[in-house]
Amino acid sequence: MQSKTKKLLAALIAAGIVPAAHAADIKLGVAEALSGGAAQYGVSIRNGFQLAADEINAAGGINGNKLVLVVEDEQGKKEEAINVFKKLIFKDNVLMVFGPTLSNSAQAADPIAQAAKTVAFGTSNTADGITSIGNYVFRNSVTEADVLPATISTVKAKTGLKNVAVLYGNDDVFTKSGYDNFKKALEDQKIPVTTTETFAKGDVDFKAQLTKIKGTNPDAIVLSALLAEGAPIMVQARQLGLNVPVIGGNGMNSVKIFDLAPGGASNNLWIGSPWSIENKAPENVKFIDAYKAKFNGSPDQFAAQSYDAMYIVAQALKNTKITGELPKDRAALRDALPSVTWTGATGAFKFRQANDRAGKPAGYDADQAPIVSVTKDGKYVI
Ligand code: PYR
Repeated sequence: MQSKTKKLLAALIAAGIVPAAHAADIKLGVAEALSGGAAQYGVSIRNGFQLAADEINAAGGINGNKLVLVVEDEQGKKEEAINVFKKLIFKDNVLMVFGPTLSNSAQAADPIAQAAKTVAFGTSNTADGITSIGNYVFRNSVTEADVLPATISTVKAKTGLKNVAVLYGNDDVFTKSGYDNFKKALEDQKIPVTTTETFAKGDVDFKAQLTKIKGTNPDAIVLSALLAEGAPIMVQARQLGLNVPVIGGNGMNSVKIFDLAPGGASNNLWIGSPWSIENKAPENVKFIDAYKAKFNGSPDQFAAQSYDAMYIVAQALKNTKITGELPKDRAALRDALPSVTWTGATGAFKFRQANDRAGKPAGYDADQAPIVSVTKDGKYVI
């Protein structure tokens, strides 16, 4: 179809003159944690996708075709992520899959998408190695490797810290990768570690590790945790009188920390992210206002990244000829994605090619710089 004709059709659909049913639907899978501890992230992520898809459809869809989201709860568990990926790819025949929420699940489920030559697009996976799975794996979440050195150097410059204690979850792909990257950044920046302590998923009492940490009198605690464990760690640290800065990774970067660690326990938490609610760029202001109007609450970084991801895919789809032949359309979308650039809620975005373990080109990471902020009285401030 000529592009003028396409535009006319899109306008006629948007105006309700041509029913959208006459155009083909574009089915996109959304596999996120909508229950369990990781739903702290997954629900925001689903909201971001829904908001962007509704906006895109209201503006005429993709060359007249409507985006239809097929949403599944992968519960933040890798076995469920595998099941949900299989359902979306082989039964629902979606064009691509967004998710899953955690790197721990992505490492298990993304190989299924790769083998089926279907794009898996993570918006919240920040561990090392996810995009080395293959050339169908994309993410717009900025990796721990890119964020943590900047977070550490900013806290060092602003607080003058001389040493840190380290606490991390040793049974999760993300928290383990966060630890590896924290360790490297601390070595590179010549910051001594007073002690290194660990915990496991599902732990609720962290007093033994925190008491040991307190005994080493650190200037800050470096914490690689998901919210389910990270929030009680902050509460118990403050109860023990450990009021030093806590330096977290992506897992601690959520406004939910203010509910889960109330009464000031969440103060002095430092994180890095390309997104900030304080950023007054017009794209971000538009996103924040639209999110508040639709969901009656403030967005977080997880919603911003899924919102932008949907627009990034929409840009690729606009340059893709959808034929109705699924393998061909899935491959065409993959080929169109790497060159997409987009300025959205998280600012200017482009992809950066990642390598596999043998050093050969594989999937695509986010090429974005983080902004470091600190929590103060229920807010992230820059
Ligand atoms: C991850 O699992 O990768 C997160 O950043 C939460």
